[in-house]
Amino acid sequence: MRHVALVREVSPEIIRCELTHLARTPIDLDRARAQHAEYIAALAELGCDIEWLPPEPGLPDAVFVEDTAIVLEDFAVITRPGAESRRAELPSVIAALGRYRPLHHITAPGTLDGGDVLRMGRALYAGETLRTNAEGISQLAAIVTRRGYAVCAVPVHGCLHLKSAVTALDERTALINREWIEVTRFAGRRLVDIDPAEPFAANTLAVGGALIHAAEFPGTRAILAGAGYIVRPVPASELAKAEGGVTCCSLIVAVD
Ligand code: CIR
Repeated sequence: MRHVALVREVSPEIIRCELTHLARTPIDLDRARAQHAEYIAALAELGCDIEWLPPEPGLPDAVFVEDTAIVLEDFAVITRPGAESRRAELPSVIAALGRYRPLHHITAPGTLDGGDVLRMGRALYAGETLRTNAEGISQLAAIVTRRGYAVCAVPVHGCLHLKSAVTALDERTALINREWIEVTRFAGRRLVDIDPAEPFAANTLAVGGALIHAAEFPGTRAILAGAGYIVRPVPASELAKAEGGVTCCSLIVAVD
């Protein structure tokens, strides 16, 4: 089994990105690109084949490819992003992903961002956020339940996406910031708490036997290492100003 990581370069328009919970601060494009390159290098080091989506210089948030699709074992769901400005990102993702998976689509009036969907085994947790509405979650459930997945809606408050607040370390364990989500939905899971001084540290990408994690969160990195995980830190401060984390910048496709 190999893994393909679909990625896209940082748009020169990133300074005009969507922002919901953060105030706009200057983003250094060269630095954002250099950090993104380190992220891609980490994906490659951990065994992923890198596949570049076509550049979208006119779409500020197009680097955050995670929001456009949910890739599962036998099929993928193309989302309908909650931010209207992001919907033009879809066609190139549809073209690329369609070569690996049959595609299903979220349609109006549903909205769903990939950053709001967390897979743990056969469970899909779906964040109720400003980007993902009840109709989007119910369309997702209609698509996936007949294909062997269960959907669990999770109230989210205070952050952009569900995966800003919780991500999977493995099929049974989640890294979590309890301040931002309804934690009772994760009853029965093993939970690892972030360092409370690092509220944005719950976003990590498990791939190739390691965790890609933003280098700016040493306290949480120490917690993860103490729990026995291999952590691959990558600098991610520039795209964090655009409310993006490490899961946001790739779509990982398992290929036989
Ligand atoms: C947005 O607001 O849509 C972008 N500025 C950030 C998207 C980050 N994506 C993610 O967390 N999955």
